Amino acid sequence: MKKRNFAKLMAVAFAFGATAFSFHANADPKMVLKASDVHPMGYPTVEAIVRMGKKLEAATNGRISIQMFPSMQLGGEKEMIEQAQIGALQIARISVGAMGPVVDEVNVFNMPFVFRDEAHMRKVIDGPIGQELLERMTNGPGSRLVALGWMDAGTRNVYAKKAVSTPEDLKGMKIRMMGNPLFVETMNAMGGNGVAMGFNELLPALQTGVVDGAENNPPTLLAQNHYTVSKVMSLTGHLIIPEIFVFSKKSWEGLSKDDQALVKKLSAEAQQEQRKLWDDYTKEAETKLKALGVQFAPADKAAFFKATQPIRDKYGSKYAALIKRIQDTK
Ligand code: GTR
Repeated sequence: MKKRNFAKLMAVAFAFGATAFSFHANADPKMVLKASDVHPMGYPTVEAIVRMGKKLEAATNGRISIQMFPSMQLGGEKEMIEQAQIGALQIARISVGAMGPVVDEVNVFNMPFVFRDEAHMRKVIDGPIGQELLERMTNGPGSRLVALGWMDAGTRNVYAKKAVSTPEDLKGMKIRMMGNPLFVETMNAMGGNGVAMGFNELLPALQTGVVDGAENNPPTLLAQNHYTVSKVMSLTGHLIIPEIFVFSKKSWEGLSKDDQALVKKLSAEAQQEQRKLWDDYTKEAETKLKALGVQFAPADKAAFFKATQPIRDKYGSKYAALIKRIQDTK
């Protein structure tokens, strides 16, 4: 961890430590739950948690509220997970990509082309597999988090200054991937050079040419200003990775059973609400990106599927039964 991030983490940890103590010291203490997201205000994931906070406040007559720290104010997702694990942050909205190194089994969702399309992914997270994986993320050894719900993050495509329609086009290109070996290997298999990097370091890396491109969904390309450098999104569709929002287990244990039940109920509502926000924002983002001069280029998905088969073989073999259940979800 960078020194600056560590200092930030400690400052937050200290600040929350004091607040957490007052939960028990007062008869009717006010609880301010800190929430964090890498995206800015207005982005669907952020908005869904802000709305959840308003409902929480209304349901508890102002006793519990959520304070949102958007736009990577508390660092990248790795830092957010660490803060939540020690109770310095209560709610972290992160990608399942960032959870792979914490709870190995969720890497099933991080494999290239594991879902047929976004509708398939939604069916899976809404059904028993989604529920089981939330439980696994809550009870898995070393997790120290309570996984509250899923959110949508569309389909990830490669973006760069030029179109990459085939694995050959990616040759020699450094493409930023999320910090999880599975993603770096996926990009290498796709023909490029995968570079693991925190999301908080990506925009300057694109600007200075440390990387030639990245991969993500259209809303991110817009909201994070990556389009100012990368003007072509090639529809590789190699990953469909849902997001999650998790609660610090340490802080969770300080909530009454009734408050826990309320947070769980509102989380289920936030999951559905975010989906609507997501669909609207995605359409809007695509329109805006086109108006800003971004091109959406076709790509040979079949070639990328074939190129990434060794990744599914390598990582998928230990979860063969789960993958079969995902494939059988219609
Ligand atoms: C976005 C996601 C973020 C973050 C980012 C990344 O789609 O919303 O939570 O994980 O991708 O690539 O790091």
